[in-house]
Amino acid sequence: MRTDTGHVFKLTDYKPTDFVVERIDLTFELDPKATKVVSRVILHRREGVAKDAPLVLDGDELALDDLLLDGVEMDPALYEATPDSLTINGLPESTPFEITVTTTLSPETNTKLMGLYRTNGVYCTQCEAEGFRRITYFYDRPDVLTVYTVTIIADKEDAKLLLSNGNFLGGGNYDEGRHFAAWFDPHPKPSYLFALVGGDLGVVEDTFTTMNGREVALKIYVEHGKESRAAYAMDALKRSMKWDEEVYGREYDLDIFQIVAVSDFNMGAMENKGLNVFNDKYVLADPDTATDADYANIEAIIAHEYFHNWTGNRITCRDWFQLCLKEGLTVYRDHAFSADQRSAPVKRIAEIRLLKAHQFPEDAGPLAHPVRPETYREINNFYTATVYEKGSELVRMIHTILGPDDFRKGMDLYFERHDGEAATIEDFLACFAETSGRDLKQFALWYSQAGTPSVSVSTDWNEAKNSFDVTLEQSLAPTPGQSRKAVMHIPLAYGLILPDGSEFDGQPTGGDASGGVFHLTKRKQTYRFANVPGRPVLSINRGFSAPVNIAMEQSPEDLAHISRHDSDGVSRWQALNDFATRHLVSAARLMRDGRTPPAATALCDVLIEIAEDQSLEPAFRAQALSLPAESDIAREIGTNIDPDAIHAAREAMLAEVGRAGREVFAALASSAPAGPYSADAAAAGQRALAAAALSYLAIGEASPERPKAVFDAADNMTVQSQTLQILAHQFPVAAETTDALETFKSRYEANPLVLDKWYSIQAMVPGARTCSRIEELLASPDFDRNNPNRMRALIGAFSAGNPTGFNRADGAGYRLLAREVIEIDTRNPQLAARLLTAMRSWRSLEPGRQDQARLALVSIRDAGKLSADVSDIVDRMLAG
Ligand code: B3K
Ligand code: ZN
Repeated sequence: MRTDTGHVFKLTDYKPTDFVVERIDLTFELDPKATKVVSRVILHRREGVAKDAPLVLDGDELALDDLLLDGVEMDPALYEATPDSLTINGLPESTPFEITVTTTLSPETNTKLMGLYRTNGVYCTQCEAEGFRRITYFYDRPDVLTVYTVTIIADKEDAKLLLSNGNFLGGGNYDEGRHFAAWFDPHPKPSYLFALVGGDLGVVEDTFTTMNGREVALKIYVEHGKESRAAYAMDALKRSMKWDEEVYGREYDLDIFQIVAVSDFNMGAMENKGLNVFNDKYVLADPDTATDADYANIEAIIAHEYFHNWTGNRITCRDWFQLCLKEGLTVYRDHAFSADQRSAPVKRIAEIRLLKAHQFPEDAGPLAHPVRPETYREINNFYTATVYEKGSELVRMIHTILGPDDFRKGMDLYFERHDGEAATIEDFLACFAETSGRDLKQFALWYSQAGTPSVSVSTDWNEAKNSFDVTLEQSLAPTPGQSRKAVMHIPLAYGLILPDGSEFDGQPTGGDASGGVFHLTKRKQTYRFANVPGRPVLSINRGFSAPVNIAMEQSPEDLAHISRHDSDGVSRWQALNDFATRHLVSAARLMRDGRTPPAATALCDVLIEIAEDQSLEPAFRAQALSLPAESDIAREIGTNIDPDAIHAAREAMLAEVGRAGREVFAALASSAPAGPYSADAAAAGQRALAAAALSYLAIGEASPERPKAVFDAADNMTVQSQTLQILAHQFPVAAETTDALETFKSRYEANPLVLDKWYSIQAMVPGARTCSRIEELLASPDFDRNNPNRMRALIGAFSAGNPTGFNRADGAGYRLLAREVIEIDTRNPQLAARLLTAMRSWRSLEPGRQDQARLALVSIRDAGKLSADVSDIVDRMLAG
């Protein structure tokens, strides 16, 4: 394992390479234990570089077999090879030269799942961020773009299919029992986009005709027998290709686009040029095995990886500090795609929920970092909610500030100017500044300042003068390494809702505001609205136009007014969510002190009114009924968190809503769509509403009969898993629950992706007992510890998705995670580090739990030989 060197990489240290790569030619002879890799690279010394400067290439756990210069064996005195670098001296001063580097790899024992590895008999690669250096010595950095030719030789039976990036050149018999295939990718690319796949897989084929009439072959490879489960992914791919042409004018640029689904993968998917590799969880779907959420994820991730072809591949990042340049922008694009394919407000609500659940806590804790970090020890730890999700919000704000036309012009210029290049955030922003004539310097602070800004809002209604003042004041708390922050440009969309529910459309004075957006650019600003006919209610940060926390005193009546009347669906949900959050926060505080919270009658009334409002789409009503999660309440409380009190407060409120809306829920619980399952968003919304209603009903009932009956009658995975969850979480010890769990397990024994759901549902059963259930499940002989999906399904769901179970007061949950992280780290550091981030908010817990959490973290830190991935996370979590 590459143990921690403690080296810190800095954005300010950026320097181009000494040598320029002209092209690379790779030959692989695949073998499970000894794959031979021959890399022939043509380079020349960059102008101005000292004539004796050596060529220094990256490696990681490599051993050099052989090195040639222009076809001739090199004198060993001229080079030095270590596992992580190859330094070559004595190279030509100005003429191009060719080096031939030979290495041997063992894909079968590569448990890190970085570089070339084998999963279920399939050879595959993962090179982002620094996996290519585990294949051969090379300039493994994103600003080195070159053209790749790849030849793969392998056993005909073992690897019938031989794939790489770009277009197929040819193939055929090689020697006794072996065949070969050659691929050429004409588009210069960095090494992190290299991919190779070899194996025996089934294929689903289709074609797409581009806007200029070129026909592209589309292929999705899956394990034999699973072909029918790739149909939805194929459909999503074609819709993505069309959408990128229509919305951004971006056409696909190779003869073929291929996707390979594999079962052991550290992340969701990877956008390798022309050859995406996917976690099979985000490809395979049919009604019997995938939920509505799975379908939505598949659509979003297929689109995301496809969109990277332009935002990431054609234009890549100069260095890894610029990761958000491709990730934030591509998330923004996949969000817009899903919003167009589904319901835009419902999609936006889901995005806001996700951002607040994952990114806000990251920004508020020891792992906080800017969207464009300025230092890192291990780049894999920066594929975060901040880089991705907040990064996307920044692009969304650019869109809000510029408006759709100037935004599109800026994107067009970006594509035109930087195509084929490795760019920076400065390059990106310059395109928008140029096309819109706006100065984006202050806005750029969003990329460098970590932390979630807070905007406090106060309003003043002058009845006599019919004027309404809105005062906004921004602040940003210190974050690791950043004690002082500058004032930012915060675009806050707003509306004034009049007493009759209509909207006031007058313009304010006192500061920059246009098109219903306050542009807060000073620390404090007051806007005045004149001639307002009656006391308005302010709806602020509509659609979550800026990723900030709003601090505003708003009465329950005003929040109810917005949630009933706002013309913007997202704002209606936001008001309702604020309303519920306030109640839950104060109820949890009271319960922590042993007191009983008051009833939430007004809140129940609005919730139930919305639940039965037929004019609203079912998916929206389901979102409205889904109360803030325990983690949302904890985040709002901020310090001295008692997860048990929060759980109790939330349960009490669920029961109250359930009682108040009993009849409405009884009707809705049976409103799921009839007939065969359809994955479309409307049907999914109906199922979500029915499930929410069923869950409210079940909470007030002593018997699990109702959810059990729905479980037994279910003909699709969505309803099966929803009802299994209701049973397991609300009736954990009932015989019906045991029966349903057993039925489910035996029905899906042969399907790991479905079994993952079975593990997750149990991992998230609230309460102290779950910890020992996790131990039992871990110990069962059929538990596959080497599969990342399985570990995330059990350990990840428990530690990140079960506040009362994981945060057991005696610290058993933390100890379990610490032990697992140390063990997983010996095989798969990336996975271990990712799982450990579940503890990032440990400092906001009450003192007893904090002590337990600290002990667990210290036990990891002191465990000895840790990977760079885990030591970076644990050190940052313990710092300060
Ligand atoms: N770019 C990849 C993520 C790679 C993660 C490396 N640790 C998938 C994506 O964001 O599209
Ligand atoms: Zn991405």
